[in-house]
Amino acid sequence: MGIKKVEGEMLDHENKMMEKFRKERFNKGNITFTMIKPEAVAANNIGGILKMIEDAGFRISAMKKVVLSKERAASFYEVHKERPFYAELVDYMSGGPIIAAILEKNNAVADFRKLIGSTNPAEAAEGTIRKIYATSMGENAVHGSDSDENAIIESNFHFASEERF
Ligand code: RTP
Ligand code: MG
Repeated sequence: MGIKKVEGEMLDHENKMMEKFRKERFNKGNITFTMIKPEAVAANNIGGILKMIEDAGFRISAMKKVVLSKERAASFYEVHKERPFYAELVDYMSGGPIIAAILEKNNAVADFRKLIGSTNPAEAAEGTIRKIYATSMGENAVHGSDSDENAIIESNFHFASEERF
């Protein structure tokens, strides 16, 4: 058997193992996608927010610090393109580095929305991330996916499969 063939078989085996690992880990309902927004990154609140996320039982499966181009921010928030705050939102989200992350936990989407609190920090419950770190309705420290389907779409928008473990 030639070395190329053995290498090919090893690679196939490795790919199959990784595929199985991902399927088990990223079942529907197990993941959500988050961003720590520019103002919270600029205010040195990355560590505090990640600590709240980990303490609440979420496992960080992927994470990076990145500046979104205007085009990518516009595309990410395209569902809001008819809303009056869209242009402001796109400018804000592309205006400085963010932390993007995929979080894993049972019931991830709903549990994470509970942990972050209401969109408007004035209405956010005590002890939620937005109550503690958000400064306004627009600059509200974190993003959280609103459905399992969007969690998958948003995770794939930001991360290649080899960046997720
Ligand atoms: P997110 O998507 O960021 O997790 O926030 P959300 O679901 O709680 O709120 P959503 O309605 O999806 O709005 C997306 C983001 O747009 C900004 N926003 N500004 N000025 C305003 O009235 C207003 N409303 C929404 C916020 O940054 C919000 O998180
Ligand atoms: Mg939303």
